[in-house]
Amino acid sequence: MQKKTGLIAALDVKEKSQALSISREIEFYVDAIKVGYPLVLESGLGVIGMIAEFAPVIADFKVADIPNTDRLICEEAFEAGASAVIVHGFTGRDSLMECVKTGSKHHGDIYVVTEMSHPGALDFLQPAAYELAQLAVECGAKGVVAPATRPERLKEIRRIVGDMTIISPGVGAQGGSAADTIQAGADFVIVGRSIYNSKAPGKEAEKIVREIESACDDRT
Ligand code: OMP
Repeated sequence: MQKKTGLIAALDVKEKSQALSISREIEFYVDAIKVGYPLVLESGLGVIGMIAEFAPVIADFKVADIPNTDRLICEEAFEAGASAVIVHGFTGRDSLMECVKTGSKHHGDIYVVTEMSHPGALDFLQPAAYELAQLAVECGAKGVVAPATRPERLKEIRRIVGDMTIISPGVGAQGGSAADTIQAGADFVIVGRSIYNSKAPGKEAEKIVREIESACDDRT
């Protein structure tokens, strides 16, 4: 994924027509569009290829199974036209390695979830987050998913992963700010509801891109 705006839109709408019309409105402001279960379960896997006409698609399937099943899921996503797949790392090294291998076979990227952005992440994931980040580095993943809702944790994850790509959800509806997230070390912010629930998704995306740009200027 090439960095132009630093914005990834999460398209958690269910209807294909709505997904496509929002994609059309935001295509100039996003570096990728993240698609997950809500849209794919309702509209079918083919929607990935349709959205890929507007921007590279990240398939957020949070893959978390044994290596063979992980491979089958990642293959489906890449063959449908996804450029990247989000997977969990807590299933362990062999599962994650299989995802990374499948990614490289399809010239696609794998992003590994570290600490999630919601409050429940503190129950089980937070204590393992830094080890998950380290595992992502060791397995050769493209990058990690780290929380915009906890910039201090994000800074620490950046320290662990070095120059690996960090994509960061939790901006807007979950309370995180795009500027703080970029300043803490994220490469891309992921924004869902603030964009797709807006009356003017294009304008909202543009506004977030401006915030990212000024945070990038402050960082340099
Ligand atoms: P909004 O909260 O509506 O901006 O959406 C955030 C998007 O990022 C949703 O698609 C979530 O599923 C996703 N997400 C998180 O919110 N938190 C995480 O820790 C990880 C993800 C993700 O993997 O994308």
